[in-house]
Amino acid sequence: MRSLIETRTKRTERVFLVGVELKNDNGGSTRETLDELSELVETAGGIVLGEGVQKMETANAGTYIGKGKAAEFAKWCKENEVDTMVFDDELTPAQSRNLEKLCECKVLDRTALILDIFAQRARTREGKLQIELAQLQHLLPRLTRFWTHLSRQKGGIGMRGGEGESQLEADRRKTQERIFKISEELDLVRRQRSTQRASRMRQQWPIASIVGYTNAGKSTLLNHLTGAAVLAEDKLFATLDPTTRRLRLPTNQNVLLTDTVGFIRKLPHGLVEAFKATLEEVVQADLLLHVVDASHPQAEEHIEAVNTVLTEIGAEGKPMLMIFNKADLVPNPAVMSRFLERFPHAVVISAKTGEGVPELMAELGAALRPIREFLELAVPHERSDVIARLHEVAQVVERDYEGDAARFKARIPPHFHHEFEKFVVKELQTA
Ligand SMILES: Nc1nc2c(ncn2[C@@H]2O[C@H](COP(=O)(O)OP(=O)(O)OP(=O)(O)O)[C@@H](O)[C@H]2O)c(=O)[nH]1
Ligand SMILES: [Mg+2]
Repeated sequence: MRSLIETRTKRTERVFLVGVELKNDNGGSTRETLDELSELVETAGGIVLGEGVQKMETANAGTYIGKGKAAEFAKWCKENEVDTMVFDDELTPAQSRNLEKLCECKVLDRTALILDIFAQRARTREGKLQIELAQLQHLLPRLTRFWTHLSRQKGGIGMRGGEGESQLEADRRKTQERIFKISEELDLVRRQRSTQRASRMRQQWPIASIVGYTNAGKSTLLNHLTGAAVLAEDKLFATLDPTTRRLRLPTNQNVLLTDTVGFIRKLPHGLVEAFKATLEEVVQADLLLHVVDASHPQAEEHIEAVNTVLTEIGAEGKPMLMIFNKADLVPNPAVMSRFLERFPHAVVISAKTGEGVPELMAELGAALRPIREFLELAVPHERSDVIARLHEVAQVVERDYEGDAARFKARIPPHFHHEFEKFVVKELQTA
């Protein structure tokens, strides 16, 4: 099936960034998010020629920035042959349309930009479908004659490549149909995936999910620990699709490590929705390894952003091991001490040099030990409810229905332990 969206062209797109400094903003945050926006543009293959910031009480409902400011920026853009203005926030469909009319160039918001990068990066069928769905949903309300016309002329970052006549209604209908088709196809892919996951869950190893802000060093860490060959790059969102590898700890414990997509501030909600299935790896993990780039000046904000996304996907409150990475880039010991004060159980490592990795392994072993108690249970045959529940929440390693009670050896997450307390015969050795 031909995709409605063509996201990439070869030419380097010339970009102007626009930010708003709201009155109740705490000072420097606009500067920081604009720097990050600029990195995002470069990752998407554009070059940033200039930027403009407007200080305002509240964003303008019609045009986000003031009309006068927009005209001023538009003039600059015309003189400097800018193709695209990128706004550091999510614009409403009306704002996008009005701004495009005013500025006479392509207008993208942060969401469309992030979606575009994800579209470039997606490798698996599921990843590609998820992105296309999120893109179409973002695009549909913003579909204007002007946009369609422009996209056919210019293509480039975040743009669709419409086919045939640019008839707005036809485009809308086609987009709707495509959204429907993708949703159906995704359903199918997901059903296959959950079967795969179920078979892995039956194995008796706990799962630790590596999470963190984009570019924190998650893939580098997975590669270092397990000899995996996940692409690690100094780019935002180098990884999209989850990779899982087994790690054997020095204590002979086995753990499945999963590396997945990085998080970012203002991660588009549609994207989080679209990626919920992929992020199920995170939701189902027994332990989260939260990797932080300790050398980044906004490390604190990154931690917050990651926690926000974790809450959004329903993974808050999971046991979490904080890992402060890139220690080799942090010459000032006071920086690390500050982190360790706030997170006393954190480990400091360099995934690049291997510094701190033995301590990380030890912490990992300690953190995993209580996660799944390995128990032997005897359940009366008539308690089929308990037996069903056990299979639902625990990893049942052995079962024997022969005797006067059904016997199981199972790993049970601690928060379910109390449900089975009466049936525990003995605790088994965890390997
Ligand atoms: N100096 C130094 N660089 C590191 C370290 N760990 C990772 N890096 C570099 O940081 C960059 C990002 O690393 P990745 O492993 O791709 O980061 P990630 O968290 O997987 O990023 P995304 O997949 O984009 O979310 C790469 O250029 C790595 O070489 C470290 O401990 N020290
Ligand atoms: Mg990665």
